[in-house]
Amino acid sequence: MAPPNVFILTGAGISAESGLSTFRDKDGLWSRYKIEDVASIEGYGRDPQRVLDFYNLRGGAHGDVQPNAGHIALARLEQHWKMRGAVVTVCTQNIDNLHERAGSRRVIHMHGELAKVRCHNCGNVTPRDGDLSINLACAACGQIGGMRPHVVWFGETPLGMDAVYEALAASKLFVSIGTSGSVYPAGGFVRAAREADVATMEINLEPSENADAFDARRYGKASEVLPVWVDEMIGSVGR
Ligand code: BV8
Repeated sequence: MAPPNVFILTGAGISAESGLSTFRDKDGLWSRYKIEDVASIEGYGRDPQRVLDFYNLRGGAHGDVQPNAGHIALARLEQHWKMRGAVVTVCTQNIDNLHERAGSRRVIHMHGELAKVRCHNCGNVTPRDGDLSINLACAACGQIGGMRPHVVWFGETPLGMDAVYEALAASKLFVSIGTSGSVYPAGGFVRAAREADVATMEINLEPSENADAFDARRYGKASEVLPVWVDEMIGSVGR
Protein backbone atom coordinates (compact mmCIF):
# COMPACT_ATOMS: atom_id res chain seq x y z
CA MET A 1 0.00 0.00 0.00
CA ALA A 2 1.61 3.28 -1.12
CA PRO A 3 1.71 6.08 1.48
CA PRO A 4 -0.42 9.21 0.88
CA ASN A 5 0.94 11.78 -1.60
CA VAL A 6 2.19 14.89 0.23
CA PHE A 7 2.05 18.51 -1.00
CA ILE A 8 4.53 20.80 0.77
CA LEU A 9 4.47 24.62 0.51
CA THR A 10 7.64 26.36 1.69
CA GLY A 11 8.49 29.99 2.31
CA ALA A 12 11.49 32.04 3.34
CA GLY A 13 11.51 30.52 6.84
CA ILE A 14 12.93 27.22 5.60
CA SER A 15 15.99 29.05 4.22
CA ALA A 16 16.44 31.33 7.25
CA GLU A 17 18.89 28.95 8.98
CA SER A 18 20.92 28.76 5.79
CA GLY A 19 21.57 32.47 6.31
CA LEU A 20 19.05 33.96 3.83
CA SER A 21 16.87 36.83 5.11
CA THR A 22 13.13 36.30 5.39
CA PHE A 23 10.77 39.11 4.41
CA ARG A 24 8.58 39.96 7.37
CA ASP A 25 10.65 38.98 10.39
CA LYS A 26 11.94 41.91 12.42
CA ASP A 27 15.19 42.32 10.42
CA GLY A 28 13.66 40.98 7.21
CA LEU A 29 13.98 42.34 3.70
CA TRP A 30 10.78 44.37 3.91
CA SER A 31 12.22 46.24 6.90
CA ARG A 32 14.97 47.52 4.59
CA TYR A 33 13.22 47.80 1.23
CA LYS A 34 9.75 48.87 0.13
CA ILE A 35 7.94 46.02 -1.65
CA GLU A 36 6.49 48.38 -4.22
CA ASP A 37 9.95 49.68 -5.13
CA VAL A 38 11.80 46.38 -5.60
CA ALA A 39 9.27 43.52 -5.98
CA SER A 40 6.44 44.95 -8.07
CA ILE A 41 5.97 45.37 -11.79
CA GLU A 42 5.29 49.09 -11.16
CA GLY A 43 8.58 49.49 -9.29
CA TYR A 44 10.41 47.87 -12.20
CA GLY A 45 8.77 50.30 -14.57
CA ARG A 46 9.73 53.29 -12.41
CA ASP A 47 13.38 52.39 -11.74
CA PRO A 48 14.52 49.10 -13.30
CA GLN A 49 18.15 49.38 -12.20
CA ARG A 50 17.09 49.76 -8.53
CA VAL A 51 15.13 46.51 -8.87
CA LEU A 52 18.04 44.77 -10.59
CA ASP A 53 20.41 45.93 -7.83
CA PHE A 54 18.06 44.43 -5.19
CA TYR A 55 18.24 41.05 -6.94
CA ASN A 56 21.96 41.35 -7.68
CA LEU A 57 22.48 41.78 -3.93
CA ARG A 58 20.35 38.70 -3.16
CA GLY A 59 22.08 36.72 -5.92
CA GLY A 60 25.37 37.42 -4.22
CA ALA A 61 24.01 36.27 -0.84
CA HIS A 62 22.61 33.07 -2.35
CA GLY A 63 26.00 32.26 -3.84
CA ASP A 64 27.66 30.93 -0.70
CA VAL A 65 24.80 29.47 1.36
CA GLN A 66 24.12 25.77 1.94
CA PRO A 67 20.90 23.76 2.31
CA ASN A 68 20.07 23.12 5.98
CA ALA A 69 18.70 20.04 7.77
CA GLY A 70 15.16 21.15 6.94
CA HIS A 71 15.77 21.09 3.16
CA ILE A 72 17.62 17.78 3.49
CA ALA A 73 14.79 16.18 5.48
CA LEU A 74 12.24 17.05 2.76
CA ALA A 75 14.50 15.53 0.08
CA ARG A 76 14.79 12.37 2.21
CA LEU A 77 11.01 12.14 2.47
CA GLU A 78 10.62 12.49 -1.32
CA GLN A 79 13.17 9.74 -1.98
CA HIS A 80 11.55 7.38 0.53
CA TRP A 81 8.06 8.07 -0.82
CA LYS A 82 9.23 7.51 -4.38
CA MET A 83 10.59 4.05 -3.44
CA ARG A 84 7.11 3.23 -2.14
CA GLY A 85 5.28 4.50 -5.20
CA ALA A 86 4.11 7.81 -3.75
CA VAL A 87 4.79 11.47 -4.53
CA VAL A 88 6.09 14.41 -2.50
CA THR A 89 5.65 17.77 -4.27
CA VAL A 90 7.58 20.78 -2.96
CA CYS A 91 5.95 24.05 -4.06
CA THR A 92 8.22 26.84 -2.92
CA GLN A 93 7.70 30.60 -2.77
CA ASN A 94 11.48 30.89 -2.46
CA ILE A 95 13.69 31.87 -5.37
CA ASP A 96 16.79 30.18 -3.97
CA ASN A 97 17.80 26.70 -5.19
CA LEU A 98 18.37 25.14 -1.79
CA HIS A 99 15.64 22.50 -2.20
CA GLU A 100 17.30 21.23 -5.39
CA ARG A 101 20.76 21.35 -3.85
CA ALA A 102 19.44 19.31 -0.89
CA GLY A 103 18.26 16.64 -3.38
CA SER A 104 14.57 17.47 -3.90
CA ARG A 105 13.58 16.66 -7.50
CA ARG A 106 9.89 17.58 -7.72
CA VAL A 107 10.08 21.34 -7.02
CA ILE A 108 7.68 24.02 -8.31
CA HIS A 109 9.09 27.56 -8.02
CA MET A 110 5.80 29.47 -8.06
CA HIS A 111 7.58 32.82 -7.51
CA GLY A 112 10.40 32.08 -9.95
CA GLU A 113 14.11 31.46 -9.52
CA LEU A 114 17.02 33.81 -8.93
CA ALA A 115 19.27 31.40 -10.89
CA LYS A 116 17.42 32.34 -14.08
CA VAL A 117 16.98 35.61 -15.99
CA ARG A 118 14.23 36.56 -18.45
CA CYS A 119 13.93 39.08 -21.24
CA HIS A 120 11.00 41.35 -20.35
CA ASN A 121 10.47 41.95 -24.08
CA CYS A 122 10.56 38.48 -25.66
CA GLY A 123 10.21 36.22 -22.60
CA ASN A 124 13.36 34.17 -23.32
CA VAL A 125 14.67 32.54 -20.10
CA THR A 126 18.37 31.75 -19.60
CA PRO A 127 20.62 30.83 -16.65
CA ARG A 128 21.77 33.82 -14.57
CA ASP A 129 25.36 34.68 -15.46
CA GLY A 130 26.48 37.40 -13.05
CA ASP A 131 24.87 40.73 -12.15
CA LEU A 132 22.01 42.19 -14.16
CA SER A 133 22.02 45.70 -15.60
CA ILE A 134 19.75 47.75 -17.84
CA ASN A 135 22.55 47.84 -20.43
CA LEU A 136 22.41 44.09 -21.12
CA ALA A 137 21.14 42.87 -24.50
CA CYS A 138 18.91 39.81 -24.78
CA ALA A 139 20.72 36.89 -26.51
CA ALA A 140 17.44 35.88 -28.19
CA CYS A 141 15.87 39.11 -29.44
CA GLY A 142 18.87 41.45 -29.13
CA GLN A 143 16.86 44.16 -27.38
CA ILE A 144 18.68 46.10 -24.65
CA GLY A 145 17.25 47.07 -21.26
CA GLY A 146 14.76 44.24 -20.74
CA MET A 147 16.88 41.65 -18.91
CA ARG A 148 15.26 40.96 -15.49
CA PRO A 149 15.36 38.21 -12.87
CA HIS A 150 13.00 35.32 -13.67
CA VAL A 151 10.94 35.99 -10.55
CA VAL A 152 7.25 36.80 -10.00
CA TRP A 153 6.61 40.31 -8.68
CA PHE A 154 3.47 41.57 -6.99
CA GLY A 155 0.84 42.08 -9.65
CA GLU A 156 2.30 39.31 -11.84
CA THR A 157 0.88 35.81 -12.26
CA PRO A 158 2.65 33.08 -10.27
CA LEU A 159 4.29 30.27 -12.26
CA GLY A 160 3.19 26.64 -12.51
CA MET A 161 -0.27 27.20 -11.02
CA ASP A 162 -1.87 24.39 -13.06
CA ALA A 163 0.75 21.97 -11.76
CA VAL A 164 0.26 23.32 -8.23
CA TYR A 165 -3.49 22.74 -8.13
CA GLU A 166 -3.14 19.36 -9.88
CA ALA A 167 -0.57 18.17 -7.32
CA LEU A 168 -2.60 19.53 -4.41
CA ALA A 169 -5.73 17.71 -5.65
CA ALA A 170 -3.76 14.44 -5.90
CA SER A 171 -2.43 14.72 -2.32
CA LYS A 172 -3.82 13.55 0.99
CA LEU A 173 -1.63 15.81 3.15
CA PHE A 174 -0.81 19.53 2.77
CA VAL A 175 2.10 20.81 4.88
CA SER A 176 2.97 24.54 5.01
CA ILE A 177 6.52 25.23 6.20
CA GLY A 178 8.31 28.52 7.00
CA THR A 179 5.79 30.95 5.57
CA SER A 180 3.78 33.78 7.11
CA GLY A 181 0.90 32.98 4.77
CA SER A 182 0.59 36.67 3.95
CA VAL A 183 1.05 36.44 0.18
CA TYR A 184 -1.56 35.06 -2.20
CA PRO A 185 -2.39 32.78 -3.92
CA ALA A 186 0.03 30.67 -1.76
CA GLY A 187 -1.63 31.89 1.44
CA GLY A 188 -4.91 30.46 0.19
CA PHE A 189 -3.65 26.91 -0.51
CA VAL A 190 -4.63 25.72 2.97
CA ARG A 191 -8.26 26.62 2.33
CA ALA A 192 -8.18 24.92 -1.08
CA ALA A 193 -6.76 21.84 0.68
CA ARG A 194 -9.51 21.88 3.33
CA GLU A 195 -12.19 22.20 0.67
CA ALA A 196 -10.72 19.13 -1.03
CA ASP A 197 -10.72 17.17 2.27
CA VAL A 198 -6.91 17.17 2.37
CA ALA A 199 -5.39 17.00 5.87
CA THR A 200 -3.40 20.15 6.69
CA MET A 201 -0.42 20.88 8.95
CA GLU A 202 1.62 24.02 9.59
CA ILE A 203 5.29 23.81 10.61
CA ASN A 204 6.65 27.26 11.43
CA LEU A 205 8.70 29.25 13.92
CA GLU A 206 5.49 30.89 15.14
CA PRO A 207 1.79 30.81 14.20
CA SER A 208 1.24 32.19 10.69
CA GLU A 209 -1.63 34.44 9.61
CA ASN A 210 -3.59 31.30 8.67
CA ALA A 211 -2.68 29.20 11.71
CA ASP A 212 -6.30 28.58 12.68
CA ALA A 213 -7.03 27.03 9.27
CA PHE A 214 -4.70 24.06 9.88
CA ASP A 215 -5.73 20.70 11.39
CA ALA A 216 -2.30 20.30 13.02
CA ARG A 217 0.48 22.71 13.95
CA ARG A 218 4.10 22.29 15.04
CA TYR A 219 6.26 25.24 16.03
CA GLY A 220 10.03 25.49 16.14
CA LYS A 221 12.98 25.87 13.80
CA ALA A 222 12.65 24.07 10.47
CA SER A 223 16.10 22.50 10.80
CA GLU A 224 15.01 20.91 14.10
CA VAL A 225 11.31 20.13 13.55
CA LEU A 226 11.51 18.77 9.99
CA PRO A 227 13.98 15.89 10.58
CA VAL A 228 11.80 14.69 13.49
CA TRP A 229 8.60 14.96 11.43
CA VAL A 230 10.16 13.14 8.44
CA ASP A 231 11.42 10.35 10.75
CA GLU A 232 7.85 9.96 12.04
CA MET A 233 6.44 9.91 8.48
CA ILE A 234 8.96 7.28 7.36
CA GLY A 235 8.41 5.29 10.56
CA SER A 236 4.66 5.33 9.94
CA VAL A 237 5.07 3.52 6.60
CA GLY A 238 7.92 1.23 7.58
CA ARG A 239 11.50 1.65 6.50
C1 BV8 B 1 -1.19 37.39 -8.14
C2 BV8 B 1 9.20 37.92 -5.44
C3 BV8 B 1 -2.98 37.03 -9.68
C4 BV8 B 1 10.42 37.12 -5.53
C5 BV8 B 1 7.22 37.71 -4.10
C6 BV8 B 1 -3.18 44.17 -5.81
C7 BV8 B 1 -2.74 43.99 -7.12
C8 BV8 B 1 -2.27 42.77 -7.57
C9 BV8 B 1 -2.23 41.69 -6.70
C10 BV8 B 1 -2.64 41.89 -5.40
C11 BV8 B 1 -3.13 43.10 -4.93
N1 BV8 B 1 -3.48 42.95 -3.62
C12 BV8 B 1 -3.21 41.69 -3.24
C13 BV8 B 1 -2.70 41.04 -4.29
C14 BV8 B 1 -2.25 39.69 -4.34
C15 BV8 B 1 -0.74 39.75 -4.08
C16 BV8 B 1 -0.55 39.62 -2.58
O1 BV8 B 1 -0.66 38.54 -2.07
N2 BV8 B 1 -0.28 40.73 -1.89
C17 BV8 B 1 -0.11 40.65 -0.44
C18 BV8 B 1 0.91 41.68 0.01
C19 BV8 B 1 -1.47 40.83 0.20
N3 BV8 B 1 -0.17 38.63 -4.79
C20 BV8 B 1 0.34 38.80 -6.01
O2 BV8 B 1 0.45 39.88 -6.59
C21 BV8 B 1 0.74 37.52 -6.69
N4 BV8 B 1 0.14 37.47 -7.99
O3 BV8 B 1 -1.97 37.42 -7.20
O4 BV8 B 1 -1.57 37.26 -9.47
C22 BV8 B 1 -3.17 35.56 -9.81
C23 BV8 B 1 -3.54 34.80 -8.68
C24 BV8 B 1 -3.74 33.44 -8.83
C25 BV8 B 1 -3.56 32.82 -10.07
C26 BV8 B 1 -3.19 33.60 -11.16
C27 BV8 B 1 -3.00 34.97 -11.05
C28 BV8 B 1 2.25 37.46 -6.84
C29 BV8 B 1 2.86 37.25 -5.47
C30 BV8 B 1 4.37 37.02 -5.62
C31 BV8 B 1 5.09 38.23 -5.14
N5 BV8 B 1 6.53 37.96 -5.16
N6 BV8 B 1 8.53 37.62 -4.18
C32 BV8 B 1 11.33 37.48 -4.39
O5 BV8 B 1 11.74 38.65 -4.34
O6 BV8 B 1 11.59 36.59 -3.58
S1 BV8 B 1 6.43 37.53 -2.61
C33 BV8 B 1 7.49 37.25 -1.33
O7 BV8 B 1 6.62 36.91 -0.19
C34 BV8 B 1 8.39 36.06 -1.50
O8 BV8 B 1 8.13 35.29 -2.65
C35 BV8 B 1 8.06 35.23 -0.27
O9 BV8 B 1 8.32 33.92 -0.45
C36 BV8 B 1 6.62 35.51 -0.15
C37 BV8 B 1 5.93 35.06 1.09
O10 BV8 B 1 6.74 35.41 2.18
P1 BV8 B 1 7.24 34.22 3.15
O11 BV8 B 1 8.02 33.25 2.32
O12 BV8 B 1 6.08 33.69 3.89
O13 BV8 B 1 8.26 34.97 4.08
P2 BV8 B 1 7.89 35.84 5.38
O14 BV8 B 1 9.11 36.59 5.76
O15 BV8 B 1 6.61 36.59 5.16
O16 BV8 B 1 7.58 34.74 6.51
C38 BV8 B 1 8.63 33.87 6.93
C39 BV8 B 1 8.00 32.89 7.92
O17 BV8 B 1 9.01 31.95 8.30
C40 BV8 B 1 7.52 33.57 9.20
O18 BV8 B 1 6.22 33.10 9.51
C41 BV8 B 1 8.54 33.11 10.26
O19 BV8 B 1 7.92 32.90 11.52
C42 BV8 B 1 9.00 31.79 9.69
N7 BV8 B 1 10.37 31.43 10.09
C43 BV8 B 1 11.44 32.26 10.26
N8 BV8 B 1 12.52 31.53 10.61
C44 BV8 B 1 12.13 30.23 10.63
C45 BV8 B 1 10.77 30.16 10.30
N9 BV8 B 1 10.09 29.00 10.24
C46 BV8 B 1 10.78 27.87 10.52
N10 BV8 B 1 12.10 27.86 10.84
C47 BV8 B 1 12.80 29.01 10.91
N11 BV8 B 1 14.10 28.97 11.26
